[in-house]
Amino acid sequence: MKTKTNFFSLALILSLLLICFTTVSSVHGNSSERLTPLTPTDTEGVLVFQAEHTNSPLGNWEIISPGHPRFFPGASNDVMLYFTGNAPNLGPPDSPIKYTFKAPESGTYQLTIRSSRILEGARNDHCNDYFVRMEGDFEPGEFGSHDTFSKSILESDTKHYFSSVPDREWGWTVLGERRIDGENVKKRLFYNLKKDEVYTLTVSGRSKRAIMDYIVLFDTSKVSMADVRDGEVKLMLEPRADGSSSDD
Ligand SMILES: [Ca+2]
Repeated sequence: MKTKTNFFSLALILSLLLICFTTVSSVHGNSSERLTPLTPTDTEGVLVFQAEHTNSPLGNWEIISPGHPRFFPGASNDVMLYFTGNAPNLGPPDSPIKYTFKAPESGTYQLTIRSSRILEGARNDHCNDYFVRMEGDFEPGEFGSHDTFSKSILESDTKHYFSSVPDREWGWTVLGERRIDGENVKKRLFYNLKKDEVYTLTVSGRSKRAIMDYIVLFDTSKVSMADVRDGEVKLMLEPRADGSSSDD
């Protein structure tokens, strides 16, 4: 009887150990599998994620690609994410989608999102923003004469908007905006990231009919906002089956 009890105790301990090991390895062992795939570029110091490459439920985001009634050309891979929640002018953070990445080098990185919109009669300053937040071991960065928000603001949903591009044309987000002490404060979004640390960027919908093509984090010591905006950074996309390619 005693032997039988010992056998069951041993089996119980072994089972508990197995559960612990499985849990630990799933948290620490497979982190690379959870990283968002990067779109390669011809330029060092640039991280690019296609907006649709998220493992999060899309919620009120819709994929627009050829065949969709609202499709228009110009997105890389011909794929864009279109926000269908809230109103054209504003709304609360909705349908958060996540991008997880490892910083390739330590440095000050700036966030920008290649964006468009479908106005459908909305005002020119509508349909042009998201909310963003960053998680991980980072500090607020600065570059040249520009500083950024505090860490607690960068870690919480902050409006990030693009200028008034014409309907179905393409532009880039530059500034974040938060209300601080009764004033609307606008700053670029800089993050001091550490080599090989894993970070998660969350983008949530804010204004209806805003559109994301791809998301860029660039090392400000190697690349400028003008390089990104003026097309100096080229994406290296797979040629499509019809022989064409989309590199803009
Ligand atoms: Ca795209």
